[in-house]
Amino acid sequence: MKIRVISVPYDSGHLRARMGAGPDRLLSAGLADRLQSGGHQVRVEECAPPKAALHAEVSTAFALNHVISAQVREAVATRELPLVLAGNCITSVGVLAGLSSEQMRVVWFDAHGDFNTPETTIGGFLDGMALSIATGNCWTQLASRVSGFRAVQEKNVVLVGARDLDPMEAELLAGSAINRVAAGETGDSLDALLQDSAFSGADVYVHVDLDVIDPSEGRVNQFAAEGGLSVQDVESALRVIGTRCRIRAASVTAYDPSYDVDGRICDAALRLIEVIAEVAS
Ligand SMILES: [Mn+2]
Repeated sequence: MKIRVISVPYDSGHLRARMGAGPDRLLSAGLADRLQSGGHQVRVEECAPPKAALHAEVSTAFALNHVISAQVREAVATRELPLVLAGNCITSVGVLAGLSSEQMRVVWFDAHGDFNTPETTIGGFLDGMALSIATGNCWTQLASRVSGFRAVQEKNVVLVGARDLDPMEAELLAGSAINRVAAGETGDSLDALLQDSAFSGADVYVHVDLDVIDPSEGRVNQFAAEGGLSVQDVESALRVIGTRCRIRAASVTAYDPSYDVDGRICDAALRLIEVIAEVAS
């Protein structure tokens, strides 16, 4: 298949630092060649915030989403699968804007809920609000200005492997319509959920925050948390998604190479991206 790898080497106001160094690491490890050997046609594009926007973390993140949205829209128009490598999860807002569908389903792998709002966050990390923004629960004015953005309905989201939640974030999540699949239940629960008419055959955006992986299989970033999925679990879950749904775009995020001292996460990420390309075909 034709794949547009959209690299977004950005993390919280900084380019190519911390998790913003992840996309370059994956590309220099031979990601494009690996996909090409799998029979795919690959084109690589990079998104950076407009220079004029590099002054405030919140506005910069949304300006960057605007750029990502345009790249994703172009990829869809030329029948390429948008495959985003990003430092931050908030880039999902730009991907969803590029897909621009109120009916989009989302399967979101993450150690965290990313469901904080400015009122519930303890860490003050904008990225911890990514899924909340995507579902229209906060930063609504800024999100609505990202060209093409339509909030995803909570009931159309499956959150997989989340285990490290702020207390008020946990309450919000429990009161939401978001479907949850715990680490260790991905085999049967995810398949059963995706067989439901709400998901079966539907268009889906797959978001893989690599810190969903258990630290025993490699350390993804400073936010890594115990009790995660094995790489094999993630691979199997991706295959289930590919069987039940139509993958319209995917992101692989939050990889900070400086924590991956033995390179296991780099290998895992490359493998998972290969699987995404295979099952999306
Ligand atoms: Mn995340």
